[in-house]
Amino acid sequence: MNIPLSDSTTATLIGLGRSNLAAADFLTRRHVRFTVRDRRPLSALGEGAQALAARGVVFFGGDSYLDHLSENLILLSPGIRPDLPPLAAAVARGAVLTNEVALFSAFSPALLLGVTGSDGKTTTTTIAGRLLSDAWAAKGRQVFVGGNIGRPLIGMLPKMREQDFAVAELSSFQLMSMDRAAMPARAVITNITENHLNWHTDMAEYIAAKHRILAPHTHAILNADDPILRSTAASCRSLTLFSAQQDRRALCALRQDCHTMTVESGYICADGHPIGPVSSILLPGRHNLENYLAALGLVFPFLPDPCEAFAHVAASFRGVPHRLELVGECNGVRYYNSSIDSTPSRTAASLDALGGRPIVLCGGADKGLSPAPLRDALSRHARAVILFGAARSRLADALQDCNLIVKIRVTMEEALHTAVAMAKPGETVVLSPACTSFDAFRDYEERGDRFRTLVHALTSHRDS
Ligand code: UMA
Repeated sequence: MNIPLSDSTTATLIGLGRSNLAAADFLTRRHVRFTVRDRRPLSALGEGAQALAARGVVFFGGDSYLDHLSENLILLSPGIRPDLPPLAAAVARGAVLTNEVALFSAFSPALLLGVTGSDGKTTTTTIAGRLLSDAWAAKGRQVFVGGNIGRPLIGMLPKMREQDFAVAELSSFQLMSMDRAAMPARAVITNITENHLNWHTDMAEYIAAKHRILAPHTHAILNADDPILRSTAASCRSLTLFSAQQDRRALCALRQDCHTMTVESGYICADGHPIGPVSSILLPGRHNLENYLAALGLVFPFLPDPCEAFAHVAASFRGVPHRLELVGECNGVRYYNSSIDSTPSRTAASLDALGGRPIVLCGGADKGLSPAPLRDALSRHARAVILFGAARSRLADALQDCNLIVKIRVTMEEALHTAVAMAKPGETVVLSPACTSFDAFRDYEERGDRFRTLVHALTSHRDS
């Protein structure tokens, strides 16, 4: 898609969050006129919005914010569906509907590498960025990591040069508003499990949104252990398959001409050649091994010495905040913050990785997902679960007759205090909510930060 940016362009930014605030800076630098629309009133938006208003940018807020869409370029926030009737009507009139990531892709001189999937996106993106930085930082090629991870890449454009790399985490929401030309040169899909079914019309739309990342020019890196992605493999023009369970022969039987990233005799292997031992990876669990395989598949052609880069990253990377992050130890009890776990399948993967039988804090706002994987995971892996937040009663119903202690509290704070009272030395307490945070927090980061602060308070209370 040709994104029009000229003197005659009139743009509108729909939803003024992190993505579109960064897009506003970009448009300002390019002297493109734009308006801003948000369902919240200007007074409810932050400093960035006030600064735009003070500069004279026209703002449409409240219920009628999508009325009179006459602009010819629409930049949509990730959380807003592109098929809302006023947007569809504007497109029918000839407006270009896209988003900040596609705009970045159109104007970026750097090589774009993308990561999507239901679980493991942020860790995979971070590992890929670290592998590239390990190989290139000292040699002057910069690596920029952003996207859904929370840092809009368009804000980094002024520093980017042709020899640099941009590694983008891309959500299904973002992919829905991006055209094929904007898709990365290489892209990983980590896995596809039920997610965001309160936003997507159904699972088929969610799966299709994830697959949008695979444009005809994109080299695909797919998880061969995922049943949906196994069937995608046949239609990819150029492909790397990765697997934590199957060997190279099994993957080549799926697609003879694919590259492979597998585990053979305890070693990660690229096309059968050893890169390094799985045992050197600090992060726990098979899902983190999959994240390494995915990240290596993504950046492999750009690593002059893959063994060295892997050795450095595997031995130093302790994980991303809010993903099984060890936040404190008090009276012999370890406390982990895994606030990113906003779905039952994510909680299941974290409990699998953590091992033992921890006390688990679950709850928040319901996403409309089946609680069955949560019930299974908690039955297998937890000694007790403390439920909190808006979804507590629904979760309690789902956990009836499970062989574990279930307690119900209103807030996360109360749930933590109950866990502290129950935990014995040597045990683990983990916040792995299986729900979104939106009933009580701005996002999962605020929820995890709050949990970390509460745990630190426990620790300092004991120390004083
Ligand atoms: N808004 C409307 N109309 C609507 C919905 C929202 O006007 O129908 C307005 C809101 O009032 C708000 C604005 O849109 O003022 C945008 O807020 P936002 O939080 O949706 O968007 P950003 O701040 O730009 O954040 C987005 C991603 N948010 C979502 O996809 C919901 C961030 O991912 C991402 O990090 C950021 O862009 C930078 O690229 C967050 C996320 O939860 C972390 N992602 C989901 C996930 O990972 O599961 C997909």
